[in-house]
Amino acid sequence: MQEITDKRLYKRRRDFLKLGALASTACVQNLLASQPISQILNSPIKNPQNLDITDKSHATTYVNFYEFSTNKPEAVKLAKGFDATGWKVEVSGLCENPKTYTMEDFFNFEIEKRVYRMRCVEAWSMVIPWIGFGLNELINAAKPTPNAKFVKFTTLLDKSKFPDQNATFPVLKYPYVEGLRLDEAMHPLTLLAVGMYDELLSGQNGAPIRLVVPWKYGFKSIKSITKIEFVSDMPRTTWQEYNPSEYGFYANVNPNVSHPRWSQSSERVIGKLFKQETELYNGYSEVASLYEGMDLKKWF
Ligand SMILES: Nc1nc2c(c(=O)[nH]1)N[C@H]1C(S)=C(S)[C@@H](COP(=O)(O)O)O[C@H]1N2
Ligand SMILES: [Mo]
Repeated sequence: MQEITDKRLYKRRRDFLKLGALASTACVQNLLASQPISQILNSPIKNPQNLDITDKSHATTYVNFYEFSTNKPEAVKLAKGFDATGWKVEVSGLCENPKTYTMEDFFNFEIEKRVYRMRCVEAWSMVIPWIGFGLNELINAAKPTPNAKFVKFTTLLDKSKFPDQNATFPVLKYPYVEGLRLDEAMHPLTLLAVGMYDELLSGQNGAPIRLVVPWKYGFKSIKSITKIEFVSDMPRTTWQEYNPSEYGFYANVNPNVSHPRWSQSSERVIGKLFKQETELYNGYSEVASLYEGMDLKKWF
């Protein structure tokens, strides 16, 4: 980790020297912050598992974002022009280094493209190339204290931006809250995404920053995050609140544990004609050790 940081600092210093005395310091700093992210957006997608990537047109239109609407096309329409300028994310709670991050701060992390399968609890799936950085990088910077056992995530609460938050009878209890056990949050697969395909996140996909946990049902991948807190107790999540018998805290993809109203054994692949079998942990078997000895039917 330290080595990576040093290398990056070195590279940035070198870029800085190359730019020389041409520009004012402030201007150069802007360039340094913005240059890497645009390079990453345009970099080719690495797809070592050779997954069948979903068309961008599907991934940006077949969305779930209840703060806008439960209706997918409607949510896309209402998310148009979503303004995330000046966005801040408070990282706080049981940690040594609480800090309020700007998006520019996040762009200094090691950002890369990662292709992940994504499985919604509604029994459909996609394959999405995300652009983001490991949540573990942020957690290491925050230095959680020994009594921090869970990470709690909160979506922005702003009735002027999210129509359903302003409704007389909102569908969900807002702000949307999600949580992970600290070891799940530290797992190298867990991503904080700032973009997908070749663009920064659109409003409907969770601009400007969202979580992606590919071995869990999609609802764990909370969008438009404004707060990340280290806590000692398991946070109560929005979907548990909504219906605790249907939506658990863990929500690991599991073909053997049915949703009370439908089977989870197979999934509709968006953009494809045929269904496919659902895999335990959405095929990410490397996370199995996180749940050793746990009854996955009980801790659904
Ligand atoms: N704040 C917030 N985050 C959310 C949701 C939501 O309604 N509000 N929907 C979840 C669900 S159910 C899924 S499947 C994924 C969908 O992500 P996508 O629309 O970018 O594919 O976002 C999740 N994150
Ligand atoms: Mo979902």
